[in-house]
Amino acid sequence: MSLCATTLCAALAALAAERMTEPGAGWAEDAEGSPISSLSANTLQLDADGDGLVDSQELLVGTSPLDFDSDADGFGDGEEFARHSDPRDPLSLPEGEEVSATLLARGQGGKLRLVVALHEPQGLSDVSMLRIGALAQGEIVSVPLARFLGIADVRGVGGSANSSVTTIDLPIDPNFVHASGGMVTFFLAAGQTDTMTFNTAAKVDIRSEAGELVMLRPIQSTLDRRVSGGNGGGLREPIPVSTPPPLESGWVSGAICYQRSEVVGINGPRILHQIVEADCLEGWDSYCSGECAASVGATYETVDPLALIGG
Ligand SMILES: [Ca+2]
Ligand SMILES: [Ca+2]
Repeated sequence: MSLCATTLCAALAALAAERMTEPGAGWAEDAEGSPISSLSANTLQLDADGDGLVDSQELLVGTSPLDFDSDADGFGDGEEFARHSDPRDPLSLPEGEEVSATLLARGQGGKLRLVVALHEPQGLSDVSMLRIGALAQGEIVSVPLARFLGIADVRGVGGSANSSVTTIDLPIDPNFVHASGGMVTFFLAAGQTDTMTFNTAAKVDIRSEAGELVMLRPIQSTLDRRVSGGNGGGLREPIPVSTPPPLESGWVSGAICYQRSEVVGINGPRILHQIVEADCLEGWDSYCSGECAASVGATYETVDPLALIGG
């Protein structure tokens, strides 16, 4: 039913065919991905420093909205975010020459907003493709970008060495997470249409807790590792969709829930984790739930994006 040249494509097309509940709603339809060149600038928000990230996205990434290159290492903030290096650490530099992409989530205007950034080494071209999906209630579904273009904020800027950086700010109904058994993993894969290969993948886990959305944010940056003592793990960060946030009582300001989990089950690209350590850490511009420590022992399922692309 579709031409699949990659492990990811075949795996997802099979899953979509198996689990599709609505005609045309699965990965199979979107198997070729969306060409980045089909996305057009559609943003109303300001990017004062021209690094590809609007102010609210810079807040999420932790960079200065008035500094194109916050850590002065020669690579712009948007490019570093897309290429998985730390834009706040001059010793952390982008690596690799392939298409790269990442995503995080934030809340604004009553919506959960996925913030996607893509770096194309050859500049904006027809050969890059991007696919976004979600694991919800045990099913992997496609998030067809083409259907979201009318409401997404898309921005493109130049990167280093004639490369290009595209950011996509995609509004999602928060009830999608609240109604999906309390947890949704959003993930993406990007690659090249000419070879039908995916070479980059990323994911973000969003949980519904007491009416709020919480992002389980992996510790990737060197600054994060300094705070966590180098133990790996992740951070549980509230992402209220309304302003001001109606946080439940018991949330501690200036702290964040640090959690470390272990893999207790693997089923293809689906990974079952169990939280083995959890506590509120101080020193963060966020909030920590009073229920943080009690989350030890809880399990949750996510997607391993590297397993999806066969990496
Ligand atoms: Ca900016
Ligand atoms: Ca930089």
